[in-house]
Amino acid sequence: MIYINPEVEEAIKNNVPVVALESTIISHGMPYPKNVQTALKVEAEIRKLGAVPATIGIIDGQPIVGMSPDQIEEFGKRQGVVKVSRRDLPVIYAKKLWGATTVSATMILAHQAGIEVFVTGGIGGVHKEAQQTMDISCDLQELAKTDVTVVCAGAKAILDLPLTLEYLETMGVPVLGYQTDELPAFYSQTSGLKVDYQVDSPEEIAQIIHEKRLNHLNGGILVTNPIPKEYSIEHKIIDSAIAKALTDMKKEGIKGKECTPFLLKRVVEITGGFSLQANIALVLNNARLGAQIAKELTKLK
Ligand code: PSU
Ligand code: MN
Repeated sequence: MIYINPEVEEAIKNNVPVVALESTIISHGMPYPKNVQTALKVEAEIRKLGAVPATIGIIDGQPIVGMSPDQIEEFGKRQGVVKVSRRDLPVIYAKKLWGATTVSATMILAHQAGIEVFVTGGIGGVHKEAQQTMDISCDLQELAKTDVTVVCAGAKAILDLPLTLEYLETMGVPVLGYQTDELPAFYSQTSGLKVDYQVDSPEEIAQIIHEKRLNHLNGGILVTNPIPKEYSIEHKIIDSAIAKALTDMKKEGIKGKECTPFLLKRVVEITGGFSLQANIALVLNNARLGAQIAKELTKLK
């Protein structure tokens, strides 16, 4: 039922490195046309390193693994593309709708296609005040059960980062810091929180993935890669933008799956687009690391 683009299918078959990419970041995470430009640049970076990109999304109920540039363009500007997580998949298939896949849905489709490495910007997590709202992203559950390694720049401070780490520990998800012992906080290199393990090379990460599979330890691995220093935003600046965005969210009564897209958009507006530049830089940085990990992994097969 999944459509796998022939180039991607061929690569998987021949042990050529493949990197999965999500489409929610395109449809709901960044404004047009920066979203499309970034998605295409990310694919180009991955190719430059000798890996094949596979952007994942759903068109008329058909899951696509490896979108064409035209399809990416369409995801970037089309209105009404549904944000799709695990629970939404069967409904979107049956209703034959367009769906932008989040981290959870992208992991599922990547795994079904046989792709092991997935690059994104930030994952969903435990939201602030989750004690009352119970808003915990299903990305965390997916990381617990689906065998895909997710490369991200940590989690945004729109989330409760200490609780997100606790949840990942409970779910048995290894959290690795790339060349750092601190959890990066998306826009900033640091968060003041420690990761479980520091890893210093793509090869070391590939070894960990390999051991996890070899020993049938199901589930994902979270690789956290700090934003490049020159784009890192000071905590004082970004925290106040986030606080304001959270206040606006409450005021406007935003709930459920709309929370994350609303906050992302609001932070970009409040920082006058400054945070968007950081977001683009960190995704490209993650793409480079993801491609290298995928490459190292092929050597272990
Ligand atoms: N965080 C970001 N950018 C994003 C997302 C999260 O910095 O685009 C998207 C991802 O697709 C992620 C989803 O899987 O939001 C999480 O949504 P929720 O919090 O509703 O689970
Ligand atoms: Mn949620």
